[in-house]
Amino acid sequence: MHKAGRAMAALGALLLTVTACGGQSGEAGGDGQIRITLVQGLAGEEFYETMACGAKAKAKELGVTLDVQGPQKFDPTLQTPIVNSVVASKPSAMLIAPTDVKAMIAPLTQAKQQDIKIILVDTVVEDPSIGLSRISTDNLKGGAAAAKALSEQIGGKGKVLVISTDPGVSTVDARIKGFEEEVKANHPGITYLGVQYSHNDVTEASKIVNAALAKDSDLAGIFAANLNSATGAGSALQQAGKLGQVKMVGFDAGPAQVKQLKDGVVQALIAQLPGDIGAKGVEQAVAAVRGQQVTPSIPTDATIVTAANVDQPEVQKVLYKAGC
Ligand code: T6T
Repeated sequence: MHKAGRAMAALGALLLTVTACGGQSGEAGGDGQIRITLVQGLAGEEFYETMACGAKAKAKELGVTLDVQGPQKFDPTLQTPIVNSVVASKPSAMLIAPTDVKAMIAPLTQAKQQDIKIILVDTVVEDPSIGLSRISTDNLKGGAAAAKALSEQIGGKGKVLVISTDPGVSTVDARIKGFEEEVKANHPGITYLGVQYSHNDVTEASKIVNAALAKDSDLAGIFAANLNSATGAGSALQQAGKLGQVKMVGFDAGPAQVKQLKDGVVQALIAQLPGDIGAKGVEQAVAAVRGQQVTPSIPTDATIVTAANVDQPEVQKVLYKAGC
C-alpha cells in the first residue's frame, strides 16, 4: 500500500476507534452530546412532573439531551427494571428519585460501576457512596414546620395522627421524624396517635382516616406526609363532614390539594420546589460529566401555603403542575 495510502488507512482505523469508544457511559457521546435520563419516583404525579419541567428547561438551556422515565407506582420492584434498561442505554448521567433506601442500592451500584454519573433528586439511598450530588427539600425541617402549623390550628392540644406512604422512603421518613421531635419537644398538649401508612394510595389514605374517626371521634388533627396521603385524607374528612373540625396540614401542593385548601378541607400545605430540584439536578449532572466541581448536598426550600396567601403571585409560582 502506497505510503500516503497506508497513512490514510491508519487514520481511518484510528477514527473508527474513537467513534466506537466515544459512546462510553459517564462521558459525553462521540457527538459531544451529553445524554441524561431522569428516573422519577412516580410517573405522571404532579411533584415529579413539575420536577421534569424544571429539568427539561435547564437541559435546553445547557444544550444537553434529557429523557424522562418513571414507574406507574412508587415501588422499587417497578423502578428497578427501568434503571436496568437505562443503564443498558449508557447515558452520560442519571438523575433518580430512589423509591426505597435499601432496595435501590443494588441497581444503582450497577449504574455506578458502568461509570454513569448518578445524581439523587428528592429521595436518597442508605449507601452514602451512591450519588455524586443529593438535592432535596430539608424534610426534617419541613416535618417540624408541619407540626408547628398543625399545633397552631388545634390550639396546641388534642389527638393527632400522621399518615405517610411507606417506611423506607427517605423523604417522608424524615418528615415524620421532624414532626415527632417537634411535637415531643414543644407541644405537650398534643396526644400523638402515631403514623399509619397509605402505600402512597389515595383510597388507602381515606380508609385510614375513616377508621381513625370511628376510633377517635375527638380526633383533632392530621399531618399527611405527601401528596397522595393528603389528597386521600382530605377527601375522607370531606365525606365525613369534618371540614374545619379536624384540622389538617399536608406536604406538597398538587392541584387536588390546592382545591382542598380553598374548600377549607386542609388548613396548610408545605409546598416543595420540585422544579428547582430538577434544574439543579441537571446542572450537577453536566458538571459531573464535564469533570467540574459537583456539590455533594443541596437542600432546597419549601413554602407554607394557606388560604390567605395561595393567590399571591409568588405562591402561585410554587404550586405543582401536571405538565410543562
Ligand atoms: O412528597 C413528594 C416527594 O417528595 C416524596 O419523596 C414522595 O412523594 C411525593 O412525590 C408526593 O407524592
